[in-house]
Amino acid sequence: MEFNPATRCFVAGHRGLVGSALLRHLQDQGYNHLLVRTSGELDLRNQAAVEAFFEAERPEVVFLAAAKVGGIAANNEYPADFIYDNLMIEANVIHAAWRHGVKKLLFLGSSCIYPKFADQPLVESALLTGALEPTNEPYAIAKIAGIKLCQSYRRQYGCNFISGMPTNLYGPGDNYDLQSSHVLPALLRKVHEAKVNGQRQVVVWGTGTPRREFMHVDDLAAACVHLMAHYDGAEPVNLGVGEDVAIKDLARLIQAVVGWDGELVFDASKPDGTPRKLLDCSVLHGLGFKHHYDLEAGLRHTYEAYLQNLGEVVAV
Ligand code: GFB
Repeated sequence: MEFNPATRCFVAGHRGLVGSALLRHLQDQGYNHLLVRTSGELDLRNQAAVEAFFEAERPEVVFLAAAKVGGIAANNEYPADFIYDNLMIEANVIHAAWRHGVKKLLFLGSSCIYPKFADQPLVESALLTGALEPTNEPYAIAKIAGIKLCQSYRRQYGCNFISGMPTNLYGPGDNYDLQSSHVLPALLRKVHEAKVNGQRQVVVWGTGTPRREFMHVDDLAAACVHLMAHYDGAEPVNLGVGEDVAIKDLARLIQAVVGWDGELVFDASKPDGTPRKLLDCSVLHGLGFKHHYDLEAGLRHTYEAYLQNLGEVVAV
């Protein structure tokens, strides 16, 4: 489905890492009828509020980027929040999208929906073929339910609701809180602060041996708009870059980008989580999409945005 710049397009979660990148990308592409609401204005966990919003605003296209997200520690500590919030958000938005005749909806999941020990790289058909990673199973179950919601509304009502499964993401607008964030922003902040404060050590959680794939959020946003324009299938589509890096090597790359040559100390009391979750992106590439940023270029871009943001805070 080609949608034109005048299409009424709801970007749910527009202030998050993914939603803010989607908003930037859609605005750059000239989309001028973008609908957004902060979580204070519209709590997507509240079914009546979501119904009222769809009734009043009648979006034609929905990017469902709103979610309760976090790194391995946050998922481990707040399982009820992660499963409840994500189930309520997706059920309310997908149901209202059907009731109000939304032409197309893109639901965003995560690469953690795949079994902990599935063959790598992960293909979409690996879904539900084995046990999940315990540290984020509640979140993964919620995201799998989101995929099943889209497939069920497609089967029963003919809705053109599609699903994208992003790999680990990073970029401008990320969460840098050291308890709730993901590894890349956490290490970027730790290494930056070590440099600024003259510290000689930075603690890296776990053994440093797990491998992770990282996609810059501006590439993810472009991939989402590409899917919305070119994909109408029922199966989820992996959204990644097709290569991964060991956490210890990510830390060393961040040291090089930031310019800090201290010692990395590995805290094995922290969980490693999934040993690896590299996505097979053949379907995405077959649709004609290719990412732009390699990891080093993406890290430099992200660190610049981080420093500018710090500068803004200092300026205030
Ligand atoms: O990014 P992360 O928190 O989440 O952790 P996951 C990735 C790896 O980095 C783990 C290690 O092995 C962590 O132990 N790590 C090292 C660190 N130092 C740090 C640090 O300072 N902070 C953090 N956070 N990690 C998430 C899922 O899993 O992936 C979410 O829990 C979501 O639900 C997300 O799916 C994409 O990649 O392990």
